[in-house]
Order: sequence, then structure tokens, then C-alpha cells
Amino acid sequence: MATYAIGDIQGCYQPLVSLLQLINFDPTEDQLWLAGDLINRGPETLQTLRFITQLDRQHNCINAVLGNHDLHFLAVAHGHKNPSRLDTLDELLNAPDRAELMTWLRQCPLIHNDSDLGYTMVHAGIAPQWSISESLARAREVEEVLQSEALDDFLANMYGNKPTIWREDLDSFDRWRCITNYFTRMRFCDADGRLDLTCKTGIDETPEGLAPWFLQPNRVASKNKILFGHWAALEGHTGTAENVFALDTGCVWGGKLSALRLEDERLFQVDG
Ligand SMILES: [Mn+2]
Repeated sequence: MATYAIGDIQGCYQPLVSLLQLINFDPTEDQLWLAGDLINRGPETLQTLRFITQLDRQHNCINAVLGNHDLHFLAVAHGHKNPSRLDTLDELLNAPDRAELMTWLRQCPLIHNDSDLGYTMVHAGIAPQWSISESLARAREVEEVLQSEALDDFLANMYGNKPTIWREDLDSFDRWRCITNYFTRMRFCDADGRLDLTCKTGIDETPEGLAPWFLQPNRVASKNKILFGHWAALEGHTGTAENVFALDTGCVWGGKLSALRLEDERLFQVDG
């Protein structure tokens, strides 16, 4: 039995199948952790989501966290956002099983933590000012909204870069948007954890006054092993940071699709 953490698949079904062949994935024995952005931008979004949800239904072998593209699909499907030019969601939006697939997505968490294995997985990152237990509590707040009748209102109010920094007294949509932005969109922030969601470069071009979230010197969860995706420009590298694993190796942009075997931290890759 092995546990594999896979980075952003983004509708790249063929590379996913090749990667599962490479690792000899056995759904009756092994577990897959998926770091979010399962869909969109890639060519086979519908096929990818059907495949993953079917594996999960049959074998209960999937732990996926939500990424910004997964949430974007829910917002488009609920009529709160128009698809953007690069989106590849049409087939999924028109699928006869779309409701079923949406139900599966909305029960996915924003964070997955396994204290026995000693890993925590999120899509973008963990706010530098949060411990793992605080992160779990903050994520739970949004997960409860996603699974409630408030989903539609949440999706209507999800977009935006503000508030830029977490405060305990944030309320309602501002609070949920802020939490969601940390978990699903963060790259750079300042030493206090104030988000800059506009900059998408690699570490080499870090703007003045900012640093990647995982390189903030006073990061509370720095002793915890964290798996994340979202940031293809890192190309899997996290500079001097320890205990963080960047799994988005740009499969959809012609890079690689990566799987990290958690038991021995061996990396497996196929071409995107
Ligand atoms: Mn992303």
C-alpha cells in the first residue's frame, strides 16, 4: 500500500492515466491525494473528473482538495461568472452527469491532513500566520458553507482580492473569501501574511517587500510537511524552504505531471 500526492491535473486525462501506469497504481490498495485544480485549461476536463469520481466511488481511494479552477467551475455552473477565454469547461457544463460531478466537488475539503503520515495538503498554501490546527478550523468554516444551502451566495461573492489579510473579526462573505484566497490562490505575501494576488512570477522575480508564503521567516507551520500545487512557475522548486513540496509542475503548459510517494518521498513524473 502506498500514498501518492499528485499535482494540478487540469483536465489532462492522458498524462494522468500514464502517471497511474508508471506508479502501478492499484485502487484496491493505494491512495491518491490530489492537490486541486483537477479540471480546466486542459483538453479533457469532463473525462478527468468522471474518472476520478468513479475511482473514488468504487474504491474510496481519493483525497482531493479544491483548487481555484474547481471553484471557478462551480461559480460558472451556478451562473455567477462567465467562462474566461482560456477555460475548457464547455463539455463539463453540458454533461448529463454535471449535477453529480458538482455534488462530488462541493464535498471536497480545502485542506487534507493526515497526522499518521505526517503530511498536510492544500491547493495554494497555508497562511504563514496559521498553525495546521488553525488552518483546519478556518478551512472547515468554508467547507461547511460549500456543503450548505449558502453555496450559491458564497459563489456569487467568492471573487475578489480583498480583504488582503486575515483578521479574526472578519465576517460572512469577506471572511470566507479571505480564507478561500489563502488556501486556493496565494503565492506571494508580506511578512504579516498580507496577500498580493496579482503577481504570478517565479521566486526569481519576487517583488520588493514580498516573499513566497513558504519562505516567510516566521511561518507558524514551518515544521509541518506541506504539499501544494497551484504555482507552476516554481517548476517544483521551493528555494531554501524545508518541508514544503511544490507539486504543480505545469502539466497543462507542456511541463510534467508529478506524483510524490509519501512513504519514501520518491518523485514520479510523466510528460504533459
Ligand atoms: Mn490553481
